[in-house]
Amino acid sequence: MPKAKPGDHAAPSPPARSRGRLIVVANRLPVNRAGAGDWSRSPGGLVSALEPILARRRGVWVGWDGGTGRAPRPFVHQNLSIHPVALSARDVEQFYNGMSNRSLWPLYHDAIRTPEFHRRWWETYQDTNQRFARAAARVARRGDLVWVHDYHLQLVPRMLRELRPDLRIGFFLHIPFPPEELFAWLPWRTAVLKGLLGADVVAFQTQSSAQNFSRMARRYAGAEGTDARVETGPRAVRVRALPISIDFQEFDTLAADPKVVRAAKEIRQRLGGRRVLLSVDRLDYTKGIEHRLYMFEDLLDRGLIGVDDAVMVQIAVPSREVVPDYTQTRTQVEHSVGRINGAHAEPGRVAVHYFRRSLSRQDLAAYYLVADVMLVTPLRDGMNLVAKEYVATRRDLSGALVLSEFAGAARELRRALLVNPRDVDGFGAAVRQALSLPSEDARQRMAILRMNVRRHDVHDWARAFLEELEGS
Ligand code: ADQ
Repeated sequence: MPKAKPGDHAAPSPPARSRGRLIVVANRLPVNRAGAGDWSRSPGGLVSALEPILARRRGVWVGWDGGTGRAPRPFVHQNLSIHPVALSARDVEQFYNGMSNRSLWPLYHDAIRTPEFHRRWWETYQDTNQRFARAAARVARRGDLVWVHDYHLQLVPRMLRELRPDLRIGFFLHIPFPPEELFAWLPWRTAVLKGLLGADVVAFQTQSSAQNFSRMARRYAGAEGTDARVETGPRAVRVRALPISIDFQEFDTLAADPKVVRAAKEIRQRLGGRRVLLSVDRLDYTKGIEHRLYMFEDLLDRGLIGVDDAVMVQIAVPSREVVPDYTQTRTQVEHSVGRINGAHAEPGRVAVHYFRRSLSRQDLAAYYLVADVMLVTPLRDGMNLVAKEYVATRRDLSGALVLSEFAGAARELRRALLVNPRDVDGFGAAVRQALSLPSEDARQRMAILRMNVRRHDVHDWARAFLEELEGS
């Protein structure tokens, strides 16, 4: 691996459409420790999204291994070259739990919980971003493309450009980029914008996020230009809306797997043959789990739905459990489930099944097959892959998707039943509509939804991003 020192690579950018390697820089590595010296692929939005692309292109991944000791030496896992970055316990506390998940995450999600700002978190955020930038600068060869991901690493594009001006650098934000009313709260807003402006391409899930960014860059970072192209000094930065997607084929195929079909049949029997309302989320306050339970409770209380006809299944993966807002959300969710079942369950007829665990892809697909109605109702979400995964498994065109207007996915999946999750009446009415949708209407909707996801899958997303980057 050639060692790069700052200034070594000041040659002009390689020609467009070069086929260098793809270097992904993300907070987490796509692998978890599975025992002494052993690694396994980890679940989660970003990993599911990038796995197929990296399999097709020579891939390098720079990221944190999740521990707080010394970083393991670089290694190869299933053809992917892995370069771990070390974080100390203090970094985890201040960069990851603090600045990333208690400042930026709530701020960028409509301040659903109040963001906290602390100078020491910001200092550690800068140091840690610098470490990721240095790691990427060391790994990258001339002609490689560097693709930096997400809110944890917003300073990396500029830092990396300073170390390696020869590289093409792209950045993708997986979560929403907020409007001025919120973004302006950030004490370090100019530094964050300048960090992002170090990239050649900055892309977002939606047009409105892209527009918010361009406007903020002009307002607070001295950039000029339009919504799609901002200039800072001699450099131009492309600003794009490139909504992420899923591997449609993977879920479509899983749904036809006899083992998955058998598992689905068994789950349905165990649920007593009732209509199934399903939700699958990380246990996060942005996902609107409490609002959803409240809506369901309201339908039960008013006798508009009964436990003999319908059951709600909430599958929630534990997430960020050391952050107080998450512990509180978990407590509230568990309290609600207990209250609803306490009031409405009958012998052998639970109103809400709540599973706090991660499922295998097969089990997840089996649950999607069982769901007559899929409830994807975040209060704010960059995209939401679960909505797309559900659609991809509905080969027989049955089932209905109830989708929040506040998920990026709502911009594409327009034939879903769109709801405002804070409007209990409207939300409840949409759920009742979903349960009684005439089958021809349901089939037509699902056919269009499937076409949306099939035509615009994760390969298409990555291709579009890389084309922008190679052509920049
Ligand atoms: P997330 O907030 O993690 O991602 P999401 O898009 O829903 O949200 O992705 C979650 C992924 O985890 C899905 O692939 C889902 O199948 C999987 N998953 C969820 N619950 C599971 C469970 N119990 N067991 C196993 N797997 C489970 C962030 C942004 C999103 C954006 C993605 C990708 O917040 O808005 O869509 O990145 O850009």
